Amino acid sequence: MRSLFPITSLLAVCAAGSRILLARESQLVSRASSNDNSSIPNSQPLAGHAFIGSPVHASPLAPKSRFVPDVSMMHADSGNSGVFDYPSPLRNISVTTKTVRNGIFLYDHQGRLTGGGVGPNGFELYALDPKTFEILAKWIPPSNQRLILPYMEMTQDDEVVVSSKQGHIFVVQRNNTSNPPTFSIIRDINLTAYIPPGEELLNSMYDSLSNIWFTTGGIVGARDLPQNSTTVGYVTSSGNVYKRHIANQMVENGIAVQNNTVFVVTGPSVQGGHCNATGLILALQASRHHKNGITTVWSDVYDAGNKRKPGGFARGSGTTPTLLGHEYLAITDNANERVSMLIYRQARAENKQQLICRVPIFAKGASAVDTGAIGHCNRQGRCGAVVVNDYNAPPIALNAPSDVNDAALNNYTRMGKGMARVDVFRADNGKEVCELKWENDLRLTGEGVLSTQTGLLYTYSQDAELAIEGKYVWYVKVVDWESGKMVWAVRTGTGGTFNSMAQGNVLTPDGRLIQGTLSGIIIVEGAA
Ligand SMILES: *[C@@H]1O[C@H](CO)[C@@H](O)[C@H](O)[C@H]1NC(C)=O
Ligand SMILES: *[C@@H]1O[C@H](CO)[C@@H](O)[C@H](O)[C@H]1NC(C)=O
Ligand SMILES: *[C@@H]1O[C@H](CO)[C@@H](O)[C@H](O)[C@H]1NC(C)=O
Ligand SMILES: *[C@@H]1O[C@H](CO)[C@@H](O)[C@H](O)[C@H]1NC(C)=O
Ligand SMILES: *[C@@H]1O[C@H](CO)[C@@H](O)[C@H](O)[C@H]1NC(C)=O
Ligand SMILES: *[C@@H]1O[C@H](CO)[C@@H](O)[C@H](O)[C@H]1NC(C)=O
Ligand SMILES: *[C@@H]1O[C@H](CO)[C@@H](O)[C@H](O)[C@H]1NC(C)=O
Ligand SMILES: *[C@@H]1O[C@H](CO)[C@@H](O)[C@H](O)[C@H]1NC(C)=O
Ligand SMILES: CC(=O)N[C@H]1CO[C@H](CO)[C@@H](O)[C@@H]1O
Repeated sequence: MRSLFPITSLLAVCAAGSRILLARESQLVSRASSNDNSSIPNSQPLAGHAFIGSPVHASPLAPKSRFVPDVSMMHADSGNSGVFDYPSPLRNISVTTKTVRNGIFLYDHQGRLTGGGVGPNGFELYALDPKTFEILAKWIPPSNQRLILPYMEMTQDDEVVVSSKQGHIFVVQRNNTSNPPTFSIIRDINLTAYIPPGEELLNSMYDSLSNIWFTTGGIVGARDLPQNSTTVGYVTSSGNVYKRHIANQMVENGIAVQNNTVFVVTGPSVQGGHCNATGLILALQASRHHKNGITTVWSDVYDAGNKRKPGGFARGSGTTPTLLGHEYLAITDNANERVSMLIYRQARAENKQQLICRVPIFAKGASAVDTGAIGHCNRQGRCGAVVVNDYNAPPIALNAPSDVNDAALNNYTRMGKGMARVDVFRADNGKEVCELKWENDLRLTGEGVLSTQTGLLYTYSQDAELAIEGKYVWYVKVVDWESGKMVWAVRTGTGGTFNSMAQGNVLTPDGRLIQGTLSGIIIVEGAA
């Protein structure tokens, strides 16, 4: 495969593949120069069917699990569930587009929208009109600070917590009493003294005790520094910092928080020659009784295989941990032949294994996962975790590509297939068991989002037959949560301008779907 950008020294012995670029999770699409009302142009002649399948009725699910602290994040909440209790488009579907600058959409419970995107001088925060996505106010960080927008969080008090690669955590208050709203910085936490050379800050999230947890790390497949070690710790509300150093591992994903427990997954560091190696999953709590202020509630190792998968972003697990209700947690491993869904107990397991099950998914030799699972539990406590296969995915453009319709970027037909749901539940004998609930053969560019009001998963895809001919026709594809079957698909546009570049999507409180693309956002609306 032709790589579009210099790979240089980032790929060490263990690393495979040449998929470079902007973090898969970054959602920082928008390369448009300003937020205006123009729509995304088709960069190829229109082709394909406008609509496939037929509209369906809603099959409502149990409401989503609530996690503490109750925050809005890219993966929906602090459990990274990817689930919304909002309605979602069912029938009478219409598609509109906008060339907005914003790439992150965090709605609070009042329906206020805060986001982040690319300004003239780098990443910045926005207060946005929740309907039109117009920028109402912005916050620009100090000039030498590059914000890590994908993992920012917004509390229900409208505090935005966002870290920078240069080692600061900014807590920015959105003032919603003024019109237009305003932003003011309430904390600038300088962690540089605590971060060793060769590491960069990645995550920052509140726990329920008002500590802000942080980890260093990066997305090696997105040109972040490969780290030989990781620092995990927290800052108390009075500014004390506690931390722990983990050798030969690096954080390559987001983290999850439930109450006072923080879940972190690490992968083997790329440098240092750890080719056939294990990664770690850790459950940590703040504790004043330990020397470094951190208690390991439990930890376990997983099979990280011996290299990064072709097209992959992470050396180890590509999944941000997903909390399945208040009992279970899902990640995937990076085993060589075939990756597995791993389901753990959230609470420390006494006299039992922490790991409940390991369920292989997707085809042998063509199996990889690079985004966290969607997690949802029904009223009987049966929980499902859904992931998509992105083995051998094309690279993602870091900058505007010179040829937007380049086959190397747009032809997804060689990517591995499949979306899989693994369930964990208590059998009649009271024992916890897992099963592969379903696995379909759809080729999807993201795991999507789930609406509990309709029971539908919204994902993104292209027409395979036309892609072979070099015509890139893109669809929002809708999958039934219970059966794994596609119910309908609506065409969004043609050509590379409609390539999602592996970005995710969100549901808005009023039931619209927003999907990021190379050139802006797609808005799918329908009657409920
Ligand atoms: C965009 O359209 C909205 C209404 O849909 C309007 O209120 C707004 O002024 C327009 N913005 C620009 C920049 O034209
Ligand atoms: C379907 O959508 C169109 C516009 O997109 C609207 O005029 C019409 O009222 C809608 N019909 C229903 C049944 O919602
Ligand atoms: C919010 O804005 C209003 C109106 O400008 C102002 O009166 C108020 O003091 C601000 N609140 C905070 C917490 O900054
Ligand atoms: C952050 O802390 C480091 C180390 O203590 C110091 O050198 C640096 O000047 C600080 N940066 C800012 C912006 O205060
Ligand atoms: C990481 O380890 C490798 C191999 O030991 C070494 O060459 C490299 O300099 C280290 N990188 C950092 C940033 O310390
Ligand atoms: C949350 O953590 C506190 C300790 O900080 C504990 O007392 C409480 O029981 C926990 N709640 C839940 C639901 O786990
Ligand atoms: C990796 O380690 C496993 C378990 O120790 C072993 O079975 C396997 O052969 C090793 N693979 C390679 C490529 O060294
Ligand atoms: C797209 O990729 C397939 C292999 O998956 C290949 O057969 C086809 O020729 C490619 N099409 C273009 C236009 O590159
Ligand atoms: C500054 C301000 O007014 N913040 C408020 C914004 O709205 C949230 C939720 O209603 C309040 O908790 C904040 O105090």
